[in-house]
This record gives sequence, C-alpha cells and structure tokens, in this order.
Amino acid sequence: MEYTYLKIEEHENIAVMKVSAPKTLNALNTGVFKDMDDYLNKFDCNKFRVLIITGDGEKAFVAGADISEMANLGMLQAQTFGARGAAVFRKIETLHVPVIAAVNGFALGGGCELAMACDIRICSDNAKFGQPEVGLGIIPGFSGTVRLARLVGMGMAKQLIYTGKAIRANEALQIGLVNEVVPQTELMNRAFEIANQIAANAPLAVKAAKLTINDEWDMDVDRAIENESVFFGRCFLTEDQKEGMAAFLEKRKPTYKGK
Ligand code: CO8
Repeated sequence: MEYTYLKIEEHENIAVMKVSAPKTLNALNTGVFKDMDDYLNKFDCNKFRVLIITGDGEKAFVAGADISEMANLGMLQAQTFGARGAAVFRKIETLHVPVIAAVNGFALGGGCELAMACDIRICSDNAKFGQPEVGLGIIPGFSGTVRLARLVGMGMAKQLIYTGKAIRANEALQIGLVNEVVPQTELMNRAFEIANQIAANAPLAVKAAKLTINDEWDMDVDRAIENESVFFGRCFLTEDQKEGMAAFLEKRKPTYKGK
C-alpha cells in the first residue's frame, strides 16, 4: 500500500504503520491524518492480529502536530484540525486488534497523544515524552488532557501539561506512561516479540478483552463487573474457546481460527 506519509509493512498476521514526514520529525499534518485514516479504514482485523505504530528514522516517533500548518489557523479551523486528529486517534484506540506504540524518539504533543491512543507503549532509551503545547499558547488538542490523566494520574498529568517539560524514557517508565524501555536497536524486535505473544492467543478472546477493558474505563464497578460477565459468556460461543480448552486437556498447542 503506497502512502505519502506512511510506510506500511504487512507480515503474516502483524502489520507495522510507520509515520514518515522526515523534514519535520514526523510531525502530524493534514496529509498524515488522511493517510492514517485511510489505512485504518482498510485495516483487516481478521487478517492482522496486532498493529505496531512507530516513527520513521532514529530521532522521532512524532514531534507533535505540524506547527507550520497550525500557526495561522482561526478558531474554527483549529477545532476542525483537532477533531480530525482526535477522531483518527479514537479509531486506533477502538481498533478491534491491539495496537502497540513502539516509540523510537521524540513523542511530543500530538506524538505523545498518538502513543497514548495505543493499547501498549514501549520505547527506546533515547525517547522523550511531553505535552509542550502551553509553551506555544495552546493546550493539547488530540485528547491529551483526556488520556494523560487517566494513564498517569491527574497530579502528574497536570504537572506535565502545565510545565510543558519533556521527560526521558526512564521517567516515563516510572510514571507508567510506557511499559518498557529497551535499547533503540532492540525496539522493533521487542515490539514484534510482544505482538507475536498476542497473536498466538485466541483472536476473538483478545478482541473481547480489548473491548471489555475499553468499555469499563469509566463505568462504575457494578456495571463493569456485569459487562465483563457478558463478554466472558460470549467467549463460550466461539470455536476458539472449545479449541483452547481441548488443546490444554489434550496437552497440545491450540490452533486458533478466530471463529
Ligand atoms: N511541527 C513542524 N515542524 C517541526 C516540528 C513540529 N511539531 N518538530 C520539528 N519540526 C521541524 C523543525 O522545524 C526542523 O525543521 P527545519 O530543518 O526546516 O528547520 C526539523 O523538524 C528538525 O527539527 P529541529 O532542528 O528543531 O531538531 P532538534 O533536534 O533541534 O529539536 C525537537 C528536536 C526538540 C523535537 C524540536 O524540533 C521541537 O521542539 N519540535 C516541536 C515540538 C513541539 O512543540 N511539539 C508539539 C506541537 S503542538 C501539538 O502537538 C498540539 C497537538 C494538538 C493540536 C490540536 C490542533 C488544533
């Protein structure tokens, strides 16, 4: 698949979407969002079991929204641009397969927001995260105020957003913004290792787990427990459940069909 701002690699059951705008450290412009939206719309969740998102080159995952494109926007245009980006990130968050952000350098502003829309974040040791928007006279506009507080707690989110200060990979690990830090040369290997572990499991169960966790994010406990039991019960409608349990009892590896 040919895109101006994305490099796509499709393996047997794992796909990689690499954001590529080399002149601006992979900054998010209208074209990047158009390409991402198109790829996500066409993404075959039956064929691919995991999507990995990373940035092109060794320096940046995504250095934010494209400041030259935003500089002269009026209020309504800015709202449209923000809403467009937020909608694409929500598509990532709600995609029916897990999405891993392999953060290979700067993840600032919209870059940090893109990583936060993914299910799992790992990063290279040179990565830097931050929400520098207030230093530019704006606030995060691709749902950063929504997701950062939910991921790292309100106090830390407020500190990061009010100061605009970038943090290094190890600090991001300490506050729970990323799950793992690895040497840059190991980043994609590790992303594939995690992706393969996920892909070896029953696809419909993984999908149900993602939908359940997402649904329950802001539910009260009683509704969330009820919701889980509904999704849990539905797993018993699948061939994969029969296969998974039969394989265990027969002491063999399961072969999942996603049915
Ligand atoms: N937008 C446009 N161009 C950029 C961006 C960006 N976000 N980041 C880097 N570039 C460009 C630079 O201008 C430079 O271009 P040129 O070579 O033509 O001068 C090139 O990329 C290389 O960058 P630097 O020379 O600056 O590289 P350094 O290693 O010196 O610095 C940094 C790297 C620290 C990443 C630095 O480039 C930087 O601070 N970039 C901006 C980071 C930033 O502020 N990001 C947040 C943007 S705001 C945002 O994301 C809001 C999201 C919500 C929007 C809602 C819409 C309404």
